[in-house]
Formats: sequence, C-alpha cells, structure tokens
Amino acid sequence: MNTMETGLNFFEKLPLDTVPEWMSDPACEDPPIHCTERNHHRSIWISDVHLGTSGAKAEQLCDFLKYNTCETLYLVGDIIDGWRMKNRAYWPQQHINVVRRILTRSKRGTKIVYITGNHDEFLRRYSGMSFGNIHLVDEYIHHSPNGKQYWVVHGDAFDAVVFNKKWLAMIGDVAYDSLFKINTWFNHARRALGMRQWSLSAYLKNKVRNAFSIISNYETTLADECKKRELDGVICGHIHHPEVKEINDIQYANCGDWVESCSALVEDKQGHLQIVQWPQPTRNSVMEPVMESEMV
Ligand SMILES: [Mn+2]
Repeated sequence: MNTMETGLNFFEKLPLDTVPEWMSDPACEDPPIHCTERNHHRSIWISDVHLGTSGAKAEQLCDFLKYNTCETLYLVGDIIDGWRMKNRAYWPQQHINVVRRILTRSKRGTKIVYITGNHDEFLRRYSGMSFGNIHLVDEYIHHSPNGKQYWVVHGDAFDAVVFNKKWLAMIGDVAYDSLFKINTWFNHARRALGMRQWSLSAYLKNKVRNAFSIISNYETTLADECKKRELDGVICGHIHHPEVKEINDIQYANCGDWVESCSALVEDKQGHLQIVQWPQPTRNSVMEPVMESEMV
C-alpha cells in the first residue's frame, strides 16, 4: 500500500508542465537538436501516399515531414487508399503516425489543402468543407509569390489509360540482364524447333515506348487544360512520376508519390519549385530500381 502511494506521489510530483511537448505527444516534433537541420519551405506538395496499403512508405514520409516544414501543405490526392481498405483493413501504427503528424502541423498553424484523388474519391462528397485549418477540395488555385497561378489537381480525370509501370520496372534492373540471358536460351529452343527468332529487346523497347507515350499524353493533356483555364502552371500527382518541366509555355510539376519514388514538391520564398527525394540521396547511394505498381 505504502509502495503504491509512494509511486502515485512520485508521478503526481512530476513537473508535467515542464515536460517538452515532443515527449508527451508522439506525433509531435523532435527534440530541438534537429531544429537546425530542418528545411522550411513556403509550400509542400505530396501525393499518392496510399495509406491503408502495405506499399505506402509511411515511415519515410513521417521522416520527411519531421525535417520539412511549410506554411501550406498540399495533399494532392490518393493519400488514403479507400479502394484497398474496402477489401481488408490495413492500418499500422506508421500510417497513424503520418495522420497524426499532419494533424499536429495543422494545429500549429500550417494550412492544409487536401485535394481528392481517385483512390480517396470517397472524400469527394465532402469537397468544399473545412475542418479548422484543413480544407477539402477537388482542385485548387495556388498563388505563387512571383505572381504565377498554378492549378493544383490530382489528375486522374485526365488519365486516358490507366498506366501500368510494369515495364518501366525493368529498366536499370538486374532482371533486365537476366531476361536477355533467358531470351538467348529461349531463342536456342525456338531455333531447335524450327521457329523464327524473337527479339525480347525489340519487344521491351516497344513496351517502354508505349509507357512513355502514355505519360507524355497525360502531361500534355493537363498542360493543355491548364492553358485553356489561362493559368501559368499545373501541379499534379497520380502517375507516380516526379518531374518539373515546361510543356508549351505551361509549367508542369508532378510531386511524385510515396510508394516508389518517395518524393515531394517544394516551393521556396521566391516561388521556385523543386522536387525533393526522401531520404535525400547521399553521394554513395545507388538509385533503387522502380518497382512495379498498379496503384495509379
Ligand atoms: Mn491516382
């Protein structure tokens, strides 16, 4: 009894108001030691996180959000994957941490703009609603400090064909070399059976070309639509292909995804847009091959 009392007294006497916030709130920021390493941006765009699926790189995203702060955080669609969650619930602690971190940011004054995507289309019926600092919309106009106006949209409505990256995955992959070895044996066998030679290389090249033409169609369609709307640029996601470039005098920026590329788009005080990969590639790190995905 006495021990229990002592124990209780001990906790009661703890100076709780002096405990730093990062200790009491797990979704909160880290000890001040990291503060100097933190990057502050005017805006950050992230998309295609696919929370609720095993493919989501939630830990990396949490880490990115830990070291990168901003005034406005744009969530450009497919953040929560409602399609997969219909079949089976998958919601580990790391995924909860992403949500908590975003909510903590919002509580601390970061404006959050959640743009709906095709995998989180269940949220579209709530479009136009605001929850404190969080605004739910289908698309948004971003005003850059340099006077430019950007159309922010997930982009699924402009995707003619659902893109399959299976063939892209083979580029730069060791599997590519192995396949050529298999192809040699395969053609030996075909010759032995009196059949015509079949070129895997030509077949793959054709497939890759098709994949790239689908990407470029998507990009041009969005740029054209942006021009029609008399805006200066478009910021989107959906195809899991991070890129900033100019298409027919329209600035095109895709913030990538957190399934394969782990990338975000950031804007500095001058309005300059840039892709950030996370974790940031070090000098000795090797680019990981692009993995197959059917989550677009
Ligand atoms: Mn999508």
